[in-house]
Amino acid sequence: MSELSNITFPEVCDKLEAASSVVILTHMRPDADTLGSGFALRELLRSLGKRAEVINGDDIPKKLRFIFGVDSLRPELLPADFTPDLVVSVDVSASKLLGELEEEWASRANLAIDHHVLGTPFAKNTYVGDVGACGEIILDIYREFKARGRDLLNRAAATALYAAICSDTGSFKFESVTAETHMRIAELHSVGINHAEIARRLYDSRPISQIMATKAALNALHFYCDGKLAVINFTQAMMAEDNLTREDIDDIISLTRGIEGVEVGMSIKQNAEDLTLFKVSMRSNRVADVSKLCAVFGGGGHVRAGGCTVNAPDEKAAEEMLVREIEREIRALEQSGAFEGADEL
Ligand SMILES: [Mn+2]
Repeated sequence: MSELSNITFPEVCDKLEAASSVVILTHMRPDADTLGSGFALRELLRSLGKRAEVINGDDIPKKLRFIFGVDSLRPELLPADFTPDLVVSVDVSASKLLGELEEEWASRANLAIDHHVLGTPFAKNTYVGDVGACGEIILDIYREFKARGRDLLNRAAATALYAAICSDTGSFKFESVTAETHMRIAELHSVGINHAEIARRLYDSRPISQIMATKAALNALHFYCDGKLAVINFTQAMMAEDNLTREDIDDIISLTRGIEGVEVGMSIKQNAEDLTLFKVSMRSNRVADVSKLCAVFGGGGHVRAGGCTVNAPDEKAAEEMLVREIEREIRALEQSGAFEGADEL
């Protein structure tokens, strides 16, 4: 295996400038950040006269189809004569997150552009920016090319980047948002984006099946740790009852965190093929580091948002195992006085 190393931001831009034909890898179960970053980077490279294509192993979720205007970016759609001299991933923190792309493309990745501090490097060169969304790094690449004399930001790319940044910052609610985030957003506005319509596409037209999923999730919601931990345990039986798809339950974790008094929100989702496999998402509000909690189970993420996958005989056992760990952490935080003053402005 060859050496993997970190590179600097100017080196990232140099590599992009030197390439002539680029494949951009995006993560499985794509979100607005990976797709928006991928689209905007593709546009930048094409504006520089290069060939560039984005691929993804899964279908594109309906509400995100506006970013590319297509429902699939599967690798078999790549032009037959396309041979990249640079393979770059965006928003992919570990090779397994490439999903169906992993086998063929992970080992070919020359460059990973990411913002997940606790990732597992897989590309030859990795750049991890300390920002809330990968889309912010892509905008910084536009800025760098502007400084090099090429002003390339167009409305379509800015629209994609707005979707990326808006979504990965929780609509600018997360602690990762800085003055710089808003400066970048101001720059996106300068090419005339329709931010209200982007937000509507992202948030205000939920399919009925998603509402049914929310209903089922709220029925399953329960609390631990005197209300500091909220859990939704979503089984395949619940999925079957309302004919729900995985896409319908993608965002149920957000139901847990926005409850008064809750510090950690967790969703547990049973795998469709292997009923002893559970996909776990965690969110925290002010104090708990959920990336640390997820790391206990082989996962990772950010301080306020993390995930992992656990094995257990059934959903009850999975929940018990996870809750035990989180409870221990919450009690330790309580004892250390970490909650005192945490809600001050
Ligand atoms: Mn991201």
